[in-house]
Amino acid sequence: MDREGRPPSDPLVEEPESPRLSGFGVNAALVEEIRQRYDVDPHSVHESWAELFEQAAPGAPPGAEVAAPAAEGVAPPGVPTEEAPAPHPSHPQLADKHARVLRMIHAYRARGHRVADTDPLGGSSDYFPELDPAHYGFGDEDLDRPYMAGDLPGGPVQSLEQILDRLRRTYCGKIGVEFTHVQDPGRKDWLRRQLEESGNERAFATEERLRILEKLSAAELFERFLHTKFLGQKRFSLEGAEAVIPALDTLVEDAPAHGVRELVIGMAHRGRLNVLSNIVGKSLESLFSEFEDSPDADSPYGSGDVKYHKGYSSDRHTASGDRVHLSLTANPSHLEAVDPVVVGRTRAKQARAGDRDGESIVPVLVHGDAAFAGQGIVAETLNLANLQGYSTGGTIHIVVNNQIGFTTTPAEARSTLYCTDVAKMIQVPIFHVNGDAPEYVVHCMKLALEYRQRFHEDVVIDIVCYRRHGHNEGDEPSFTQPLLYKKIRARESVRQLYQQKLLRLGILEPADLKRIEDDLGAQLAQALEGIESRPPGPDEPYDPRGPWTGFDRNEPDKDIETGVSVEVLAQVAERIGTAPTGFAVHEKLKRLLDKRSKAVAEGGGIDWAMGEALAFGTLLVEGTAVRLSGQDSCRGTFSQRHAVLVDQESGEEHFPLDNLSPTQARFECYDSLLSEAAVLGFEYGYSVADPATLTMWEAQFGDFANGAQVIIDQFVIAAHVKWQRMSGLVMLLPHGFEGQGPEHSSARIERFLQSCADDNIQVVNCTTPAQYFHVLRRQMRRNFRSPLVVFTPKSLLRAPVAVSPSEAFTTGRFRRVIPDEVAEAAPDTVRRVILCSGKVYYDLQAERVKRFGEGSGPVAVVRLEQLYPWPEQGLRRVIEAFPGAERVVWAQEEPANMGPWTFVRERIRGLLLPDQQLVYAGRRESASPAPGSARIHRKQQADLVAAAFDGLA
Ligand SMILES: Cc1ncc(C[n+]2csc(CCOP(=O)(O)OP(=O)(O)O)c2C)c(N)n1
Ligand SMILES: [Mg+2]
Repeated sequence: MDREGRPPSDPLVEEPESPRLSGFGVNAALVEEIRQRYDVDPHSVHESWAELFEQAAPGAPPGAEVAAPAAEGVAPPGVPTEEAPAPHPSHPQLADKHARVLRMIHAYRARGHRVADTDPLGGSSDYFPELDPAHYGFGDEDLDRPYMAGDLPGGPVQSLEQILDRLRRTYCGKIGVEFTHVQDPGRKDWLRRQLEESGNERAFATEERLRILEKLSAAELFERFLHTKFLGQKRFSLEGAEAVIPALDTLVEDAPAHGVRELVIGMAHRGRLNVLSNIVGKSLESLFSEFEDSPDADSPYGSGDVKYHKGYSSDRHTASGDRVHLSLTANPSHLEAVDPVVVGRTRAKQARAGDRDGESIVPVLVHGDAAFAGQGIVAETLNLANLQGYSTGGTIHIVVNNQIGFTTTPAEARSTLYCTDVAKMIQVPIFHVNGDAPEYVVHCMKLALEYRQRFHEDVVIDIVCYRRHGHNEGDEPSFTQPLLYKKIRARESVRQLYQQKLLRLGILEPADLKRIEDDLGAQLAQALEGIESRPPGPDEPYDPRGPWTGFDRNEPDKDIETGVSVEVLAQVAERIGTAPTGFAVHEKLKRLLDKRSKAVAEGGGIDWAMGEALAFGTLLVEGTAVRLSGQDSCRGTFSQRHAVLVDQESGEEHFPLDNLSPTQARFECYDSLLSEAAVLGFEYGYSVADPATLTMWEAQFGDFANGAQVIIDQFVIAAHVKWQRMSGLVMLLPHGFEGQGPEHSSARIERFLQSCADDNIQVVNCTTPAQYFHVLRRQMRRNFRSPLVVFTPKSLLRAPVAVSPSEAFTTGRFRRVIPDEVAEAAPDTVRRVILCSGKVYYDLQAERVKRFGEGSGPVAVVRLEQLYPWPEQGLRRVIEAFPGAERVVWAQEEPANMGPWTFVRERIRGLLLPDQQLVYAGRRESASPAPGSARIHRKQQADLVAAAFDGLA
């Protein structure tokens, strides 16, 4: 008991030692209580309180209130105006005053960035109402009065001046931080302490400063050298944003101390060559020879890409002697499209390295301000950040915010205040930093890395800078931004400004500057001389490395046996159909599981989903990992897959394919976010980094795949010839005309086929579960990798005709062409060969049975299961098998301007026998893939089938 008779734990007694008022609400009752004690005996309370009450009205009797300062304009609530009678001095008014200080502290934390000096071009604002003490009723006379400072470092009670000084230094200097949108209290508090305890500054040692200068000099001189030696050539100069180089250098140098051993970088055009040279370590000789444009025109290694899109990887040795692996991902012009690819690639690397939390392999994305704000795939990629199937433990984002996008100003480019506002959706800290203050930029990078490693989340650094020249080197910026460019031309470079600072600090002598410049100049000149004196040599040989060692791109025609032994098939089937003991399987799924476990033993009736599960399962037990992601892929859009079972009592999940055997490889199946572009980009990136995992993306319906068109065109289709990057990605695209309307019918086969060349992709449309099984296994069992596009069925998933017997899985291989064996038994009777691909086969087959019974009649119906690489040999053989056929019909259910027709037409013509005619049977040309009416669909379908048999009895 203390002298007032209260137990010592009573906060009213303890509090005066530490009068901390947390959060934003002041405990008025507490103040009142202490005040009353002070009124009775000023020595009975802690001296900080006594001081406070004393200063509230110096010389006034205890209990008198501060006369509130007159604010300009309207007085804030609670502040007496001249006209209004002064309120009776009362304690709640004192509490209110302290509350206003706390509100102001919060305002600086949340809005200090609005007046931070982040814009080197002087565009930063220096006034924001909520940051003005007068807004809270404070005037100069309050500056040396003590106030409760809440959790602000520096003590519970500080003078208003002290409080403002720390807030302004922390939040309104060269860095504007946005972090109060982070709702997790631990993260937010960590950030707050880091920022406020240091005043968001860092003391740099002399060596660190010299290194920053060295990197700035390397960045600037690199651009200047290219400018004079390769005049007018596009390089997308980094000038104006040179601070990016010391920032990335810091990331690499500090990485090992944070447990990071690999950085996977993605970036666009701006400064890419600079980063390749000064960060990733691509040799100056290689870069310069690309400017000379001397590659071999007949190179067997593809048609290549412009120099500022190419990737590169290297090991860098840091000053501390550690090794960090760096890779810059090849990148198309399509801004931000590389983002999900980098993230997926990182995830695969982490999985291969067993880096479960993303501790040691970190993705880094460098963005442009206009692109970051404008491209939707940025939001999609951010949305991947915290999802179980896609998270990498956080991406470090750097925005090269040169405050322009080509000729478009920020006011024209976005509706948001900052170009980074989209990142707030995942509640991560955003640092806006003045690009002319390289030490602050480096400081932000250090904080960002620490945050990422501590909390495993994304973090954003927005380097506010400018673009010294036009968009590219042939561009005149003054056409559209004359005033801005007048200002920019008058500006000294980041390096010049920093040099001056170091000279002022006495760290450098003018002679040092000359030496740095001479050394760098000599290196650049020497590299150029080296390539000029050497004749252009052959391209570097194609040399797949790391996990790609031993893989080849040169055998698309090689077929291999992909059947599995009956024992393995039976074992896998049995496990696929088994749930753990006591697991409450949904009533309707029990039958399915039972069917699955008995399917092989009973010898037949293996449907599509089971065929797929057998492909996955057999690969898994053979040691090949399997990863599938897409919208609702675990159950399957058509309720067919059931890769996940959910306990009906507990909600627990069970993945039978991940429980086949203790030695099996990893099975992962994820329901994705509702995005096509980012998810396909992610899986593509995953496939590039891991040839040993069967990596699949599934579209909900193939119709939606065009939401990912950039990823398809720029990566899946073209990456190999542009960048020699192999990928074994599988795209599963439900396709088929079944009366479901224009957006649930077509995966746009024609678009894939139009893009086929150089054996870039494989395009298949299987008609049986066994074929699907074999093509998936073939994808992993050859040492050849190219993306595989599979048009997958919908109605066939449950069609009794579209099942395979178990022996079709234990022997054989994928058949590119399925000949008509019945017709080949009596070839002389055949007067017509109908060629088709996919589901329409079953309609044609039904029509033939209707017309001619069980035999073939005068018709052979041949299936092209693989459309690309074009199965010329197999097709030639089946056409030659029927010398009496007058017509070869191509039958398809897609409109004539879609589906395979335009692709196959000339190819089939080239195989026809003399006097044979090629005829089309299908829907007429149409702007929309399919009719909205199911009735019209049925009529069209019947007509096209009839057209295929036209003229036959
Ligand atoms: C998706 C896409 N649309 C348009 C372009 C054409 N383009 C190239 S750079 C550029 C401006 C980019 O501005 P920003 O992102 O701010 O980068 P900066 O060039 O300023 O560094 C545009 C519109 C492109 N490359 N990609
Ligand atoms: Mg820009």
